[in-house]
Amino acid sequence: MERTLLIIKPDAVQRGLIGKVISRFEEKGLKIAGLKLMKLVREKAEELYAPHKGKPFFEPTVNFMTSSPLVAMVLEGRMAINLVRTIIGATRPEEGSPGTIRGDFSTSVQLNIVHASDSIENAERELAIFFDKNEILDYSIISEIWNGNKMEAGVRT
Ligand code: FUP
Repeated sequence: MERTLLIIKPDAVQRGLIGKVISRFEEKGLKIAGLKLMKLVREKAEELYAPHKGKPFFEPTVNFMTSSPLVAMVLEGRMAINLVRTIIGATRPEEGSPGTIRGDFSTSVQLNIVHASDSIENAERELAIFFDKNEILDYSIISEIWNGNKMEAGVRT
């Protein structure tokens, strides 16, 4: 089972979209394995966007992400990394399909509601920036068997 980092960015918190964003993932059947409201410190924002260091949008993005509280979440499920990327939609607003979170709620490439890890390596790296090991909880949800996570895993082994 994969785990991925999802951030509800400061713009979404300010706009009162926390509940709507979380609902998308709950309704899809992903499990919330970690969740916190926090104000990001500069060092952690720089670490998160380290792959973009040197690009013109690096500083503005770090400033934005540290400007006001955000929500960090750990989402768990089969193929969670790619699945969550599909649910959030494209980075650029003109490419964001309706039905995706960014496609439905944002017209901006920077104030774009959410961040999600885009690979197994980045998920591991980014989760460690935001969560201690003991803040990620191992538990079962009753719907797992009905949304396919448990059953399909069972069929494959
Ligand atoms: P994504 O993984 O979809 O969030 O996109 P990127 O990793 O390419 O970009 C990370 C963040 O940098 C975006 F959320 C916003 C910012 N950014 C810009 O401000 N301008 C750009 O042209 C690209 C990214």
